[in-house]
Amino acid sequence: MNAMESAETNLKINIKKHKIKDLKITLVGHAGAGKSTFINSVFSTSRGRMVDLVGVKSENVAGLGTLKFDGTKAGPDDMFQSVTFFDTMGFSRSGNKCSGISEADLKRVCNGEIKIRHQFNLDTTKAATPKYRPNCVIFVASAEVMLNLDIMTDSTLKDQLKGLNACVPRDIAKIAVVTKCDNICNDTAKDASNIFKSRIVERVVKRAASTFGLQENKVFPIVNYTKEVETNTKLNVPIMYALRYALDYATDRVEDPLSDED
Ligand SMILES: Nc1nc2c(ncn2[C@@H]2O[C@H](COP(=O)(O)OP(=O)(O)O)[C@@H](O)[C@H]2O)c(=O)[nH]1
Ligand SMILES: [Mg+2]
Repeated sequence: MNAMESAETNLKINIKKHKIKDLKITLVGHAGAGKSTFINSVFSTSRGRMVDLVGVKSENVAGLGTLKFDGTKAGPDDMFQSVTFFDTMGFSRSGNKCSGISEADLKRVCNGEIKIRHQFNLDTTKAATPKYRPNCVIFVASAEVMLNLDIMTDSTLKDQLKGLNACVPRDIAKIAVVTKCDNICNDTAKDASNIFKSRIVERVVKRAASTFGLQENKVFPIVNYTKEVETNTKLNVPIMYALRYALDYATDRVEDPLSDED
């Protein structure tokens, strides 16, 4: 067994430990970050075959992506059994008008004050119970956006990304996933195991950590399943690292809800 294969085996063991508690994981980030694709990637990795559970926006077709708040729950085929992933609308803008998720809805999502099938930016009623309050929020950004953050003429996106941390209550775990690392590093595009050796990926991880206000070990670079027809160890391992730590940190917060209190 090579190093990637043994990492995959160990990750699987750790992920499979999360069977008992119901965990909720909510994804937030800019439009086109790969949030919906990441949910499909996680379930593909888990089931060992391509799955298409969440609608993904085509890069070339105009559209807003996710319009309603909804969750995808793990089933008997999954290596994690009681986890639900919640997808959200991304933030975006056209001209100087913000067209993606509003700040109010973003806060609602992170606080769990949201009803299932809530229509983003249209429904204004809060949920009566915190049934969909996440145990972990994943900040999702694409590697290209992270790489170009400092040369962007428009600072709104940067401000929105920097603002995410403050949207999440202190007792909820946070990690970040940087997608599309194949688009910034040719070696990673050719062989996804190079993701852990790439200098440019390392730079992007550092930038994501400072943008999101997270420790570097809470930022996970990945390549989503978009071109493959079968799952493979090299794409699985980075995805499983992100998943494993999301589940671990989410569980820690469930077990010790006061850990972050002063
Ligand atoms: N090359 C590449 N494309 C990706 C990756 N992740 C997502 N995409 C593409 O990016 C586009 C937007 O993805 P989507 O999941 O709809 O983004 P969302 O708006 O955050 O939900 C889709 O065309 C995906 O196929 C990745 O890791 N690598
Ligand atoms: Mg989406």
